[in-house]
Amino acid sequence: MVDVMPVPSAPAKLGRLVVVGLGLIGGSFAKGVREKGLFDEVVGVDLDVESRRLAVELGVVDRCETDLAAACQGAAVIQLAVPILAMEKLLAQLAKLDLGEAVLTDVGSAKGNVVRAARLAFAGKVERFVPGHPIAGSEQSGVEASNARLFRRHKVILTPQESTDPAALALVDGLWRELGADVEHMEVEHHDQVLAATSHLPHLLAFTLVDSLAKRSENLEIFRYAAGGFRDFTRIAGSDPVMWHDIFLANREAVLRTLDAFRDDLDALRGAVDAGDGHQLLGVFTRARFAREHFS
Ligand code: TYR
Repeated sequence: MVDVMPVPSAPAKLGRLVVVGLGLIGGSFAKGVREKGLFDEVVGVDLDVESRRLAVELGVVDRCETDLAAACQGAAVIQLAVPILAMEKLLAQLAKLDLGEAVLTDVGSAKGNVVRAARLAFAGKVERFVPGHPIAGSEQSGVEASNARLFRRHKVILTPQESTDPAALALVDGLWRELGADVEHMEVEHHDQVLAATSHLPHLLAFTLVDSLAKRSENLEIFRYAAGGFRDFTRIAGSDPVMWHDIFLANREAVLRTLDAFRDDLDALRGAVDAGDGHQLLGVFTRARFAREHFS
């Protein structure tokens, strides 16, 4: 008998990944996972015919399906990457299908409303739903901006529930790590409050500032001088309006809490400018600079 060296077998692929919503995030996830060869096939679903065409043309997915049920039948993982308010309807549609052993996950920027919608749609049976949020993106949107490396060295926050199946959680966690993300787990409420402060409020400020100055500026003259701080605000204000409209409606309470606190501080700063209180201004600016030095 000759000893035969065992042939190392390629790791088993995971079956089919379905990505619903071929925007920047859904597209980048699909592309990244596809390039890693983790699934037998990556299938895209999107209402927009042009996004479906581009997704195939750009190699973001293997193919697209127009029928959600056909795409999800027998899928291993279903990634939901539609704007947050469209999630409710989508979850209700999915709950009517036989999803078998499929693991469901999402990328919504706020988690409370998605988790509530999932519980409602699936009558509380959400063991195989793993809510998630990649803290990545840009002011660009659409499948044409998809980038397989978008999540590298970016945080992805998963907000599992007590009932979440540990195997489903481990699977989703592993997929993001494969894309180079730094995965953390967090309570839903904590996630929504932290993100209201670090992402939602800054976007609100950018949108308001740019709109407020633009509508008062003759012939949009201000944009000709947007070389300084204003340029950074205009980049953020260039983000997808529908996506952000959804985020603010979905995360209302947390946004209002952080906005009210900020408004108090802004009023105080206004008071200092009005009173010519340079001491207070210096105090705020110095603390802010110090805080940033610790961060960067
Ligand atoms: N805020 C990021 C940027 O300025 C992109 C981003 C958007 C990240 C929404 C997370 C998120 O939920 O480019």
